[in-house]
Amino acid sequence: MCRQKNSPKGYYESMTDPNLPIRIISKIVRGYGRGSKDLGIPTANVSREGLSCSCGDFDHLPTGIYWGFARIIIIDGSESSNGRGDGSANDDSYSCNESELGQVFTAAISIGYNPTYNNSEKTVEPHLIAPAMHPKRHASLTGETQFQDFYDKTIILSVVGYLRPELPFEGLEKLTAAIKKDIINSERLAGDESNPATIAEREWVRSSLGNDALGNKKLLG
Ligand code: RBF
Ligand code: MG
Repeated sequence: MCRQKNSPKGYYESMTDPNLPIRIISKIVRGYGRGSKDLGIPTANVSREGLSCSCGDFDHLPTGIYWGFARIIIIDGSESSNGRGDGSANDDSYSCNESELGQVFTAAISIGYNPTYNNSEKTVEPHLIAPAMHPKRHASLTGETQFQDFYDKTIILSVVGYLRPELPFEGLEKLTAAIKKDIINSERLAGDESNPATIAEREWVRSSLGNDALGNKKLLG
């Protein structure tokens, strides 16, 4: 079975981890540049440096594929602004209007070593899912939101539920197919309004201020 070979560090941590949800505040940084180019599934790369986490620190983040909620703050404390202060739309690859910038997205989240690529460093990468009817919604059901414009911005992320372990796939097609399934499962699970964690975590992501000075107390509160 392909899981056995190439087993990355921390592979088994996630399978028994009962410590969800995990709340994270950090910045978006440049990744390996594969998400958009190779896979057609862009991810926000969450900075290890300066990361605040309800689980303690970066090393305590359990590996695996998860679903949750995410929001990007363009300017701390005033995310309704477009960053230019003139109310005009951003005309780069993902043109956001003001309400989208502070919007809570459902996210399919990868935490770990991307065993298909054998990364030596653990990464945290949410794919923010554009909702149905969104202009960036991919026709194939893979929601899609671009991140090129969001480097250095603050990301508020709650890792709510576990989907599966990260796996070494033989070929990009299989990896992409698995991620598409994760995205569908994430949307299904995030849409379950009878789950108290869904309500609480979406609200935390919506309302969190994301100041750099935030400590774990605020992450938990
Ligand atoms: N990479 C893997 O090597 N194995 C996986 O099982 C895997 N699952 C993923 C699931 C989701 C929802 C996402 C967003 C990413 C996943 N990745 C996985 C990471 C993927 O390889 C990475 O995003 C790209 O290589 C860009 O860095
Ligand atoms: Mg990425």
